[in-house]
Amino acid sequence: MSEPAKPEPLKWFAETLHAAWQQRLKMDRVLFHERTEHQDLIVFENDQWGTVLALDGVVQTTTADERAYHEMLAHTPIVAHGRARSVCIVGGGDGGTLREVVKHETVRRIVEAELDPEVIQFCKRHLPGLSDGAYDDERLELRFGDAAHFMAEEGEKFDVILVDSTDPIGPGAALFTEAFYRDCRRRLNAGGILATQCGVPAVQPFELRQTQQRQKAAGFADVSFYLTCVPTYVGGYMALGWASDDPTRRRIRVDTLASRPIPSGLRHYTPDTHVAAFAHPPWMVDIVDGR
Ligand code: AG3
Repeated sequence: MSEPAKPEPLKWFAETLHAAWQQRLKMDRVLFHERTEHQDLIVFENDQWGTVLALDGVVQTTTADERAYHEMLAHTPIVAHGRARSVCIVGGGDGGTLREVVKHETVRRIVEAELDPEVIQFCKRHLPGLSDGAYDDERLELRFGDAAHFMAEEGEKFDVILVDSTDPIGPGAALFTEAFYRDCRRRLNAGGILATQCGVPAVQPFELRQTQQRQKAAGFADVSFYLTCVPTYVGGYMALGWASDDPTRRRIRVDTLASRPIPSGLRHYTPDTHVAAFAHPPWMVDIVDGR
C-alpha cells in the first residue's frame, strides 16, 4: 500500500515590523517575489485579505482593506483644499493613491515621484485594481529616483502633496526628516496641504510624535494629524499627518465639504468620515505632546 501524499507545509508570511508583536498571513499562492536593486518585494494571495503586497517584510497594502488608506490619504486634503489643481504624490508606486487622485476632475496636473520603477511595473501586473488604469492618465508625470532629492529641487509648486511612504526604515527614512518637510513646505502653493503616512500610534508612538515635531520645526503654521483604520496595519488607528500654513483648511464644516465635488463610489471617505478623522483620543494627544 502506498503512503498517502503528505500535505504541503503551510507557508506563512511573517511581518518583521514590530519587535514584540507579529502578524502572519497565510500565503495561499505566491504571485511574485523578487529582490530589486532597492527592496525585497513579494505579492501573494491570502484568503482573508485578497492580494497582498509587502516590501522588506512589511505589509504595504491588501486589496481587501486598501481603500481605508488610499481614499483617506487622497480625498481628505483634496476636498479640504477645495480647488486643488496640482497634486504631487511621493512614493505610492502601487498606484492606489494615484487612482484616487485622478478621480478629481479639478486636478489638472499630477506628479508622482517614486523611487523604484519596478514597483509600478509589477503592481500594474499583479495588483491591477490598485492603479486601475490611472498610470495612463494624461495629467500624470512620473519622476523616478530619490523623492527627497526631487522635493529639494527648485521646481514647480503644488496645491496638495501626499506622502504615501513606507515606514521610516531603509529608503523611506529620507521622507521623515525635517529637511524633507521643509522642502515640501517650499513646494506648496499658498493654502497648500501636506498629508503624510505617520504609522500606527498604539505601536509606533515615536513615529507620530517625531513627524509632528518635525513638521512643526519645518515651519508649518498648522500641524495636526487625522485617523483611519487599516486592519492589516496592525494596532488599530493609523495616523496621517496634516501640515499647512492655512489653519482654516483643517476646520471645514461638514456641510461645506458635502457641497464640494466628491467622487462617487467611494468605500471609506465621506464628509462625515473626513470630519470624524480629526477627532483625537487623549492618549494620542499625549503621544504628540511627549507625555
Ligand atoms: N504605505 C504604508 C505602510 C505602513 C505600514 N506600517 C504599519 N503597518 N504600521 C502603504 C503604501 C500603500 N500605497
